[in-house]
Amino acid sequence: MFEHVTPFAGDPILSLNEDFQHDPRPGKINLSIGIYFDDAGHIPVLESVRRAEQQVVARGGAKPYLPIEGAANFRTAVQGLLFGSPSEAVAAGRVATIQSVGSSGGLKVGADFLAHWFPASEVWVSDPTWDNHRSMFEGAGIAVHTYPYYDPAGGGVRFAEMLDTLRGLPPQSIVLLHACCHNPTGVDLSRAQWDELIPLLAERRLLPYLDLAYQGFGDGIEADAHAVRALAAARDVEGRPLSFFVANSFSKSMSLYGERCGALSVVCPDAAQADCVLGQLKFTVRRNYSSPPIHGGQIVAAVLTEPELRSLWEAEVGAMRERILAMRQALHKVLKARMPGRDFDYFLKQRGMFSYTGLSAAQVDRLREEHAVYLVRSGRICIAGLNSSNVEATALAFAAVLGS
Ligand code: KET
Repeated sequence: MFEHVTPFAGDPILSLNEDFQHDPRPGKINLSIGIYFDDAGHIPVLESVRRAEQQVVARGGAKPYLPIEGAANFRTAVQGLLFGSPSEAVAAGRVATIQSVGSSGGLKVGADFLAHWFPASEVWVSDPTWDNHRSMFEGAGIAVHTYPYYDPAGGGVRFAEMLDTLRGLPPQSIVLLHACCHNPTGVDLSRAQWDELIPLLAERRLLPYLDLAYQGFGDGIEADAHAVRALAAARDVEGRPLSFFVANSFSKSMSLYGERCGALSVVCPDAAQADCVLGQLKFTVRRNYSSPPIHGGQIVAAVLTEPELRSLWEAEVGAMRERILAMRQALHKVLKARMPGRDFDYFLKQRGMFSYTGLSAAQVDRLREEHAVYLVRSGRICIAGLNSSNVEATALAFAAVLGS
């Protein structure tokens, strides 16, 4: 029956993470997957999340199906987090938000919606981007192209070329943008660049699709929502609000990876359109997994809405962000001392969990084989996998591979 089924080549990120788990070498270092580890090398349980979960468990109660679109308290809390409060877009009822199974679930529901309602539209993703973006849109039957983004020579954004490409796209083309903490490069657009990009998106009638998976890991919870809020405030050439998508995740910001907590919000010109869009998102969900799970979403809702838990969480996110910055500095310091002729300042300039090292696939293989240091073959490292016990060993391994 299944003779024609070919083997799965494995996912470049998740398979590597599994290989790491099976590696028997002591002192192995995992910088592959985008997971925040604490200074002891553990995935933390945030205190805000632990308390929220206790409350959820103490409340007990039955486990009915949630509505297709998810829990109302979760959806409202997410809108506040993304759009700020007060928000004109939210108050006008023109934001359709569903609770999703991780932000991956939201991204895919949005892609399925677009494939159906915008059958002529194709998507442009940054070069490079998170590998799964391409897979998810292709899986939805949408052709995927790239726009210039990362500049390996200067370590910045090829912004003029990016704008040139976007300027040439047909109206209603989908443009996937990382709202902050670009994966895999760690190189973000500046506010001035967003301010230049957004009018172009409006003028060319493009459909922005934001991926916000690392809110709070860049410059702060509010600051990292800048792109969402700037797009929500923008108007098209006729003075009407822009339409755009935003998929957001709580995997990293609440350390809730396996609970699969995320949301998809579609910002519409008015409430009537938002009602129809919400209805069609529900139809898409119903045909896929029917409705989202309860538990994780209720933890998120409690953390976001209860003032004490909220401020505790904000402090915890701040501490995670600071630790990542400290690891960037520590790595930079050792590498600079070992190889003074080489420029490692990119570690300090890049934001969020990831850095693009420029290491070749062959160098990455050597790091894994000779030094038990795991990173994705693109040369991306997860800075949040570094800690005070392994950062020096990592830097020395890098220097060994770079120097020979
Ligand atoms: N968007 C981006 C940009 C992203 O990096 C991830 C996860 C996700 C969405 C998915 O998050 P979710 O848990 O579905 O809400 N990235 C890391 C893990 C993975 O590949 O799944 C990573 O890049 O390592």
